[in-house]
Amino acid sequence: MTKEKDHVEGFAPEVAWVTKAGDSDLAKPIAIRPTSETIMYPAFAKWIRSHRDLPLKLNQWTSVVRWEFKYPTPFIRTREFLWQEGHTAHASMECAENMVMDALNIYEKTYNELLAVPVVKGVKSEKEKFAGGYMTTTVEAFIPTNGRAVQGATSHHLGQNFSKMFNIQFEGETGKKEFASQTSWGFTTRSIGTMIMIHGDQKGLVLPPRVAEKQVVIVPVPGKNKDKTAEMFKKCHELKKQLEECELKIPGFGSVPIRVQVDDRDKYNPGYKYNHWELRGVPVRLELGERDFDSESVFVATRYNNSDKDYKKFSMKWSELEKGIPELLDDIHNKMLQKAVDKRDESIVVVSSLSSLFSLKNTFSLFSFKTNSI
Ligand code: 86X
Repeated sequence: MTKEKDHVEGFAPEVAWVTKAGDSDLAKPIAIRPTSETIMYPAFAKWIRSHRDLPLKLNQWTSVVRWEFKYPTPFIRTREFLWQEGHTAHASMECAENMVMDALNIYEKTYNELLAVPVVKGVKSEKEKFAGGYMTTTVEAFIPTNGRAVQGATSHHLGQNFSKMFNIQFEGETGKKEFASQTSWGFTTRSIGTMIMIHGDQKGLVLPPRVAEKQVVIVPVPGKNKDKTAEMFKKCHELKKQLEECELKIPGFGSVPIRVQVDDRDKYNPGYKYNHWELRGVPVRLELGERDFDSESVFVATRYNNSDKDYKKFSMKWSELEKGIPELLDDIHNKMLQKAVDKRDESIVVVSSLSSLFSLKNTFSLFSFKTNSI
């Protein structure tokens, strides 16, 4: 029990309590969940009887509150955040270790394949690990604008520390009672902040295509001929239908239909609309003007590189869209990830002596090395 007390006491300043309902004091203050160990592990102790009950794997999505002392930043460090927390119990330390790495690899894949964010997998130092556990692993991302690393997610090997505290025991194959080996792991809405900081530019949000709410926006560019313009608006909706039949494959995550919007608002001109969707990070814009209409094509504008000096829009035939757009979205994903990898790698300085360490111009670099990569 002392261990549990230590664990809670260390975090105690961060626990938020509800003491009032309206004007009246509560008979008993209520703690707002900062993490779920103390709720879940007593249940684990009841549910687990034999080795046949193991592994027990539980995952939940919930909001938690931590009254942080560091200055809050939207998405990156907020006092309330949404996360998934996974908690598992196993028959052996080795089984738990495999789970720790499986969870860490899922986090890496989520950052790489969905958010186009490169991460470094690593083991936290004794000082940085979750004190209640045995080993903490992490995926760390690099933020180019400040040169610092940010923790992307963690996966803990808890050893038998918590099972001894909460008496989570099972009868082994020989009938002997043993303490379970446990893991816990979490991934939060900070991932969204990290993605925004890594890909965003001077014009605003740049969304990686696989997670963009709208992946393609179609903007009609009205001409002088009213009848033709009406035809063009109609065509935009047909192209949307055509694209929605297409599947986007996401390695390791199956495939999803392409998400398309036609901006047929008549109150705004095309330039306004381009700006509107650029600010919101939509990966691909298709423009349909009179000339495009006549040549049965659209003009294609990509978001991720449209601040580049050599940026060019290009044309694509309607008949090529079904093949061309999924390919383009894939290509954008790969280029965004590669761009982030390059920026990170060119910011890494390898030092082999203290004097070269202290002569570094960018002292923030020091923070990037808190993780031992694995
Ligand atoms: C450590 C451990 C862990 C499950 C994760 O990192 C992933 C999902 N939990 C979290 N931690 C605390 O245990 C904690 C406890 C209290 Cl009471 C608190 F106020 C803040 C905390 N912060 C982190």
